[in-house]
Amino acid sequence: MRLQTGFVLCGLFLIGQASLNCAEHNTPNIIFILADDIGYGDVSSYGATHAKTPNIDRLAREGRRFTDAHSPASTCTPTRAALLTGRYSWRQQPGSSIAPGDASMTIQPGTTTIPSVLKEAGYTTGVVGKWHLGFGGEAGPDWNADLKPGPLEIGFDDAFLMPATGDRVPCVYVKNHRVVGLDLNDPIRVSYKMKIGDEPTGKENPELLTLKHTHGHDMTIVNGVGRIGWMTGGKTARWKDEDMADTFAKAAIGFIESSQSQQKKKPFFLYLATHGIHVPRVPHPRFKGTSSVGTRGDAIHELDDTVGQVLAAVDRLKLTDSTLIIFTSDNGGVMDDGYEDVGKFDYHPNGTLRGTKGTLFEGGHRVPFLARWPGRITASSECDTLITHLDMIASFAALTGVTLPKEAAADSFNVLQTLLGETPNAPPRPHFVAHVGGIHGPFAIRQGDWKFIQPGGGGRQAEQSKKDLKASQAGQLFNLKEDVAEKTNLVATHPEKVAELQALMKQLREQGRSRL
Ligand code: NG6
Ligand code: CA
Repeated sequence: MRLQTGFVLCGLFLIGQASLNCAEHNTPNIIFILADDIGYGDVSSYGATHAKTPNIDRLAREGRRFTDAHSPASTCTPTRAALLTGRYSWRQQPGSSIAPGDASMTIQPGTTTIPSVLKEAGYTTGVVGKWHLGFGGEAGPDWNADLKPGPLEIGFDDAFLMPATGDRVPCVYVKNHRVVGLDLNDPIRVSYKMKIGDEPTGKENPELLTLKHTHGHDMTIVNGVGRIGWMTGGKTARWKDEDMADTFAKAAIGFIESSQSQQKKKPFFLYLATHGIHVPRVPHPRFKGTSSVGTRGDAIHELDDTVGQVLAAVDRLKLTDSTLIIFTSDNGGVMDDGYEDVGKFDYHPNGTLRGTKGTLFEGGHRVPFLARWPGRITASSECDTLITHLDMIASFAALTGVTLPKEAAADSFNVLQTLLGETPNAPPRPHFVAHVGGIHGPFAIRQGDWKFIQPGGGGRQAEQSKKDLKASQAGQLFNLKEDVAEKTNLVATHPEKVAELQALMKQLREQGRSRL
């Protein structure tokens, strides 16, 4: 409502001097939903046939569907660090690889982030769900004391989180600076180096492993499910896996409601990072058997339900027209998660895209991306322009009229026009570098329709035939316009393209930024 009124006013009375006044009205609420490990083959509006995602699809029907949108990496932590900062995670060690559950905070306080930018624009900022970016200074988090620095030190006003992944200890929620339900008489200790405490491990009690991980290493059993790392104490603080999705939905809706009950209503930014459908997949019993593809499908239905709960709350609070909602995933889908029923189904989590999470093929990082803002984004529209999560910070800054400091968000391009369905003069993002983890690569370098996967970056062996593996020793070159499924390696026939893309990679690294 506020938004529409604003535009009418601008249109009628303020032509000529409109920019300043209208800028004030370019402050929709923003809800950024980052699902975990969801690929093209998991979402009906991207071609999934087994699982049904009516709520996510509603965003496609009422908004814009992007078909060349990418997560910055094909794993979780580097994507999240890059999303929030607009800087490639391979530019520095912290946050460049999957973080353990006891990692120290990967984004330094003082860094320009999406929430810090939006705070400057007058927003209330909240984060709910899977954090996976660490807490605390160099010594790491003390779970029994204030978890600082954390999200509140980089621009969020409010946080309700799980520290890392469901399969990593500690299995507790964190509200702002504190573990929820903490009992100092039963302090929490966490170790990733050696066994502590007497909780059983998968090795000692394999029958307890409800999730038969293909993990090469030992798993502790916490609440009956296998986890990486060991924890002791915190008995009253431990989460219940099957309630996690509802707990996060409730926290997300609670944040939206409280932002509306404030006397002086400010726009809000909510970063909702679902745990679904990362492992361990323990959907609430009401989803059991609702899909025809086992636990994975049931978990997708639960994720879709979370989106539905949030959309219903937005409708109920009459915020639909004044809220930009984005739904996307932190990396592509993966099947090697150890479930007994995996393999029973002919299931392709990334649809026709090659590869999975953890690989540099498109299935690792070309992810579903839907944007809805009624009245501003044309319903049921489509877009095949290259965009990435890195671009959110520059785009939100442009939307809300904030000028980014020159050194900030080094790899973020303003894709606002593309997001809104306007036609920019030139493609907003000329190139993109994807990685799996670490600072040394290998990388996949994309420019226009061309993509080069550096030698050794072909992904897991299972994804490739012997012939491919041999070919990938010289790297792999694809023309995505003609071959989005990455079937034909053109390295041998286009050496000049390979040299060009390798030179671009070198340049992007050496100049320390890609947005000039
Ligand atoms: C891997 C885990 C996997 C998952 C992943 C993190 C093994 C073999 N696999 O190390 O289960 O937890 O980390 O996924 O340990 S991510 O989406 O958060 O990056
Ligand atoms: Ca992930």
